[in-house]
Amino acid sequence: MATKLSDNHIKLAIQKDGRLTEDTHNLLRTVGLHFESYKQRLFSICRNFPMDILYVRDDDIAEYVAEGVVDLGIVGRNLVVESEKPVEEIMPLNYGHCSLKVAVPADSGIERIEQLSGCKVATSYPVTTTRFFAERNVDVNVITISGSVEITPALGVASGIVDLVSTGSSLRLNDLVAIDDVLDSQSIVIGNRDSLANSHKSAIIERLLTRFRGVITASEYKYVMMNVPTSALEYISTIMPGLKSPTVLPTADVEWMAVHTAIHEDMFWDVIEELKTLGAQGILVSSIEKMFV
Ligand code: PRT
Ligand code: ZN
Repeated sequence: MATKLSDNHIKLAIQKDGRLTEDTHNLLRTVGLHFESYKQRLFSICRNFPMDILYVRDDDIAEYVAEGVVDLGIVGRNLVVESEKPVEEIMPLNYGHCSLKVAVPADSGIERIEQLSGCKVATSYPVTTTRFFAERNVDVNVITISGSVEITPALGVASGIVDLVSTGSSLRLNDLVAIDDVLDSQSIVIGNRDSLANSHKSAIIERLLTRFRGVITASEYKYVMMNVPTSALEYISTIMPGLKSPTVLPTADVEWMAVHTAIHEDMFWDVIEELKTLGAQGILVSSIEKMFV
């Protein structure tokens, strides 16, 4: 009998083959979902969770979610904004980071977007670009290009571009410099509004989101174990901005205590340096796969 999608399952659309695919698969596997995935597949059925996964072009995900073809999608925020589809932005996933930027030839002398007034600007994001310039009262002629936008200034097609940038090497390679930010983006979960209002579906969606939150929160923390001089313990406890009080355990030597805690990445190095000066020794750091707080 042919495998088919189940009516009792929620449906999630993800990018079939592109920049977000590997990280999305990793996330789904890290939250414990078991499913087969082969390049030629159109969909997979999770063996241990009531969800089916559809593999599609990223450009179609917002539309499929808005139309209720699927209940959830994982896609770059840039495409959700550009599509203007009525979907719920549910959760950022902390990968696929990039920004949509205005860039111009490095030797153009253009430093501000106002200097592009009356000029052609090439982009694959015409809706977002048009809105960006209109909101700033800069009158440009937006030219829609489906790919290789960064070569259009050299071809004489446009004076500037609006394109996605992550490392910036593509801009440098084409002698372009960014002069303004249009939009920050990362991979996000989007949801169909009717599905979110449906009690059966929303319960399954919430179970999945709880798992995602556990992985995303964990990615922001490091687990730290160390020995600290007993005399310094009280002060050390106050500088460790863990989630709760650190776990303190006695060691074979009464002069030393073992301390375990989770430290947020934003303050990680500052705290480690201060701990060293306060006499902490044998500091072991490990990443955390999942964390529920
Ligand atoms: O086939 P399908 O339609 O599904 O995929 P696609 O080819 O349209 O999209 P894909 O896989 O290239 O990108 C998917 C999503 O990844 C985008 O919608 C963004 O949300 C996100 N993303 C993150 C990026 C980048 N980083 C990125 N750097 N998308 C594109 N780029 C481009 C950039 O424009 C430049 O041309 O990659 C090139 C290299 O960038 P630099 O700055 O690192 O040099
Ligand atoms: Zn695409």
